[in-house]
Amino acid sequence: MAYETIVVEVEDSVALIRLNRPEALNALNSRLLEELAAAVSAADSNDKVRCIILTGSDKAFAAGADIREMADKSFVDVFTEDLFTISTEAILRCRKPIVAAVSGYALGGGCELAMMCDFIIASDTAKFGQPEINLGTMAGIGGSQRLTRFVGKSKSMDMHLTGRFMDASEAERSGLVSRVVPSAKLLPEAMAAARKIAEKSAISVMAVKEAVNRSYETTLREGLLFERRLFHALFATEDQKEGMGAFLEKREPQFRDR
Ligand code: CO8
Repeated sequence: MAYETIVVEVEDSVALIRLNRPEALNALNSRLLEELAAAVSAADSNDKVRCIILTGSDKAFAAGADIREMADKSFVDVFTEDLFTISTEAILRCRKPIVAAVSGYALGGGCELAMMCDFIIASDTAKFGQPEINLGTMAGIGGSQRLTRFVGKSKSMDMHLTGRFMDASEAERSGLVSRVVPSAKLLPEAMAAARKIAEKSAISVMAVKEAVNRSYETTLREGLLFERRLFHALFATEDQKEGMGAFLEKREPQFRDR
């Protein structure tokens, strides 16, 4: 499929999806979100892809939902079209890991999109924020829920109520991002992480993703049971025998996703 607002490359089992609307700092319009949903679904069902990276430009991961496109919409418009729901659900449905590689602005819907990914690697120029309050609105695709779970109530309230930006080092201290690297190293670092994930058994990778995500949806007791059952279930795979066997034989495992 030919895309207009994103660029997709597949290399070494990794699909790199780059948001590409430089004229609007990668603001998320409906076209971009449809293309992103299609690209993520295609990568999820492509046997050659084992991990996905979502990135933007040096200046902006994404500066939010497209304000120009939204400005004249009415309540009835956004309610009936259920703005952004279908496109964002494709990302949440994806069973392969998605790493967000964030440089520059990740604001509003851009910050929310990064948080929908499985983890965030940030460049030292990254700026995160939920500035929708400045537009007389508020987060609409997960910011009030996900940011609060990641950085706690006080910082989340501060960000949403004042609209201030959080720089990369504060984001790392607060647990919003997993690592911060110099801007020039962002993609190499994300690629190295994705390639490492791609070497693992795809079954364990999917199980880990399900288990960690379940921790945000359920009680500790239910989450622990869910994890234990997945752990038990992995003993039915050839990859568990291969992984443990390889350790004991002091060699690298050859996983076959079985
Ligand atoms: N939408 C549309 N266009 C944008 C956006 C945006 N979010 N952000 C930047 N642009 C455009 C600018 O209009 C400008 O275009 P032009 O050159 O044609 O005027 C171009 O990108 C460059 O931007 P600036 O000149 O403003 O660049 P600066 O470096 O001076 O400033 C900023 C960069 C600080 C990022 C600034 O552009 C800014 O504040 N942008 C808006 C950030 C924002 O408010 N984001 C939140 C948007 S609302 C949202 O995301 C809601 C999500 C949930 C929706 C759920 C619905 C159900």
